Amino acid sequence: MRRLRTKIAIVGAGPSGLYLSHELRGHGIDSVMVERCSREHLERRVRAGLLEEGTVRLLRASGLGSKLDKEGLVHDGFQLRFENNLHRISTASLIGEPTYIYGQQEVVKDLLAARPLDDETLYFDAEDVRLGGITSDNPCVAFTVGPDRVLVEADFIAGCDGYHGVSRPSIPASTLTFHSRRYPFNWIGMLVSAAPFASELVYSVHPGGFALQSMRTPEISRLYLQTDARDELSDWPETRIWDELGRRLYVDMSETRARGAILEQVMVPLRATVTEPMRYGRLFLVGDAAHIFPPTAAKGLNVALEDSSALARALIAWYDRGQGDLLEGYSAARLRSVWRAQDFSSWLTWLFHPAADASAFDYNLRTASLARLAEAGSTAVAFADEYVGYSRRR
Ligand code: RFL
Ligand code: PHB
Repeated sequence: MRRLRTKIAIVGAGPSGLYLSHELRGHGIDSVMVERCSREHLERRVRAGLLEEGTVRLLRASGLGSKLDKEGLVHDGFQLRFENNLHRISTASLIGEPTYIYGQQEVVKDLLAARPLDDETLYFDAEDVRLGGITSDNPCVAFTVGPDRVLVEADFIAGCDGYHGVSRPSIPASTLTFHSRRYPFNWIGMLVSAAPFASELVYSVHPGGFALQSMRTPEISRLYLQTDARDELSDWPETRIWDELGRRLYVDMSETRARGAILEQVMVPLRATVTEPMRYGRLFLVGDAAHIFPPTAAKGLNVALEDSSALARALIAWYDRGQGDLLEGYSAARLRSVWRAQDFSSWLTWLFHPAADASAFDYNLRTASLARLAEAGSTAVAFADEYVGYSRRR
């Protein structure tokens, strides 16, 4: 067994783990990271794409803004389509803030590129990762890489290992409240090698279901389609997907040329989870390990990076000034933001997704709510504030 000693053991090298480690390194606090997947897999994994103003500010302040500012797309607003009318919602005019399109895997690549070349503190392809001593002063993480079993002893553990990780299940269930909601919808998500048909995001609420046109670059589109929660990808042959996207987005997708090649396709169940509290002993839960959002309002990555930033600040206060109040308050403070983002995500999910058995009454209520949003009055201002992310003001 190889033994290592560090200040913070970080489980999971997704955006939240990598960002935490980056911030700590910038303040001279050492950490060791352990990741189940390979570096290549992390750099290729297509997930989030919409960054809030607050997230972009965090990344810039951490020296990670240069590629983002060159390649990221700045969107002053988006299109909202319902009742076959297109409405533009300009967050820039409503609240003076844009949103940004920049793929999660680009954020991950930037964070990996910012690490030292001779980095020996990040272990990829780790197996059998286990946490120990969480309620003691000497917590540890053990794992296997190649032929070696490694034991990392630390002052604290950051559980940044996502929804399927080991950190949350390492906490006795009796000490946690695990809230979970499954929405009765899935999304099919597709990455397509074709220019987006509109330069801004198009959210379309069609009687047949919701569809979203997003993008990753000016040449790569990201398309989403609401399906029933019981559907599987095998229920959706390619022609059915294109027909339905065309119908719901009101664009002609009949030309194969207009469609582009599908680079990636996933079925995403819409669900929400929140784990309370986000701390147990010397283990702190961060990002998707603590909470999942339905993707509708694009909150997951943004809230995950806010968690990392808050934990980094708390650990810096602890090591630099011996102050423990931010660590003590981490869970309660983050849960306030998490529930606020859940509230907005839940509201938007119900607003955008007509149920298959919706009555005419439901349909008209939905249309009235959407119309209020499109009016650029106080409802639209409040909406834009939550969509762009209220955390940027702190
Ligand atoms: P991640 O990215 O899941 O990273 C966790 C890492 O931990 C590793 N791991 C382990 N490592 C060691 N030992 C173990 N036992 C481990 N188990 C797991 C994993 O391999 C992984 O590398 O969590 P993190 O860092 O908290 O980041 C969260 C975000 O990834 C997530 O919230 C977003 O992708 C959600 N999301 C979106 N968020 C946005 O803010 N804007 C968006 O536009 C947006 N769109 C989306 C999304 C998520 C989607 N899917 C696929 C659920 C669109 C989609 C389709
Ligand atoms: C995305 O590009 O993945 C995306 C954008 C906006 C959303 C959800 C997902 O609301």
